[in-house]
Amino acid sequence: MNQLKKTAAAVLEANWQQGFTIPCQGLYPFQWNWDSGFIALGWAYLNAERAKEEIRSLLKGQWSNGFLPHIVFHNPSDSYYPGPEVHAAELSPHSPEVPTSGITQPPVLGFILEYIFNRLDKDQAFLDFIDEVFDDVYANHSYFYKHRDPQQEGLVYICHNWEAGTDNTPVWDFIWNTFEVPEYDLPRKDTSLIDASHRPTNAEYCYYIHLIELFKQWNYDDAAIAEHSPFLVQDPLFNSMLIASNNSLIRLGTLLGKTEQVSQLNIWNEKAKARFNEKLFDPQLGGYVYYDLRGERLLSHLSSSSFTALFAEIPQPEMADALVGHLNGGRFSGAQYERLLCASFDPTSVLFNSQKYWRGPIWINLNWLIYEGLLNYGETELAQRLKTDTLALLDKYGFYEYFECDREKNEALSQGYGGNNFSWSAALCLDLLKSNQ
Ligand code: 9WN
Repeated sequence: MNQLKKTAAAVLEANWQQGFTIPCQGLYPFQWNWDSGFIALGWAYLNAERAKEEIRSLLKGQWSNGFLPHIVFHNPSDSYYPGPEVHAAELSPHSPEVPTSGITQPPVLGFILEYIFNRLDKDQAFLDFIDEVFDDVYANHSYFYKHRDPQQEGLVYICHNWEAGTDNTPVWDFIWNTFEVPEYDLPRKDTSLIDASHRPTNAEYCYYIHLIELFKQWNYDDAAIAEHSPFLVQDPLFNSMLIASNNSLIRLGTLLGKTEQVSQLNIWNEKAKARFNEKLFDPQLGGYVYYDLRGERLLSHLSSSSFTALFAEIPQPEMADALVGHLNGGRFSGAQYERLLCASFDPTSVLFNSQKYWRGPIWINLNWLIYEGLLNYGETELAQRLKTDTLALLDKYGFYEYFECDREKNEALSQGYGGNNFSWSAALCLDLLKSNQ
């Protein structure tokens, strides 16, 4: 076991909390939805039972309508804001016994189950586990297509920036411009734990909290949210994750003889892929962008989310070529490869900020998704470059939450950005390392 692997394992071990893994001590002291998916994949290399427990624990937070919240508050902690009392999910008649949030996150569970199954050489015991949880994961997909696609077009919306996972991407600035919010008293904890200049501003947090306050007024009722929420966006990352999970559930369901679900998943998926290409691809930019359902307009900006369609095998060849061009000597790498892959937002935009959270820095989960996506399209050389960049960052700085993409600036730095000993950075490092061993 090399040193990087050992350190990655130690990070997961330290963040394990009897049944689930926190993303980061202090900063994120609960169980997060998409984090847990990536973390479970990491556990598959160390202890497959923990991978199962991680997923079972997340599903304890599932609502009776299939909704899967972005945080499950299994344990009390006062190091995070907003906690369970702010989210007040009990206002919904569907919420479970354990306290949860009332917003969701990118649905990664479907493809994570398949990745773990493949990484475990198609282990029968893990297939039995997939059989155990398949219907719950399917119910989550069913929830999305039933409640998050008002025009029944195959694309689902998110109603909160935290649902995107890419919390403060500059794309949301264009939504915040469309409405006003009160100045909330914000007992934030994050800005006293890490450098505040690397986190979203208080002005942005007022929008985040205001949306939650609105959803509470509507008791988290999906129909009310679809009708009134000022934030209603079709996000390329979120929809790519759902489609990739559909792909996986179709293959796994076929193995398990789930004929009815498989045929429904195929119906959703064909429609979704066609609409995704038709609606979210901006030919001028040569990439996938965002659609603001409330404002009925495209938000034409490239971000690392734009490339995740490759992971879900959505792009047709010419679209894939355009995406690859941005990473291979184009605006994300720079002509001389002066940028490490992959910035979370278009580095040539005036809105880019190389240190601020989702406005520019590199995130390991997005790199992993893009790496796997490039492999799907036979782009092995570029995939290798991305992997080398990613492992070099982890090796030099450790398992930070996000990283500087500018090669020159990196020379002078001695650490990454955000939280340290961050679980998905460690978990996905283990997966990236597998082919090096
Ligand atoms: C809000 C846990 C989560 C990640 C998100 C990341 C950050 C939370 C926050 O941390 O968001 O969900 O408080 O900033 O943006 O992607 O899941 O690691």
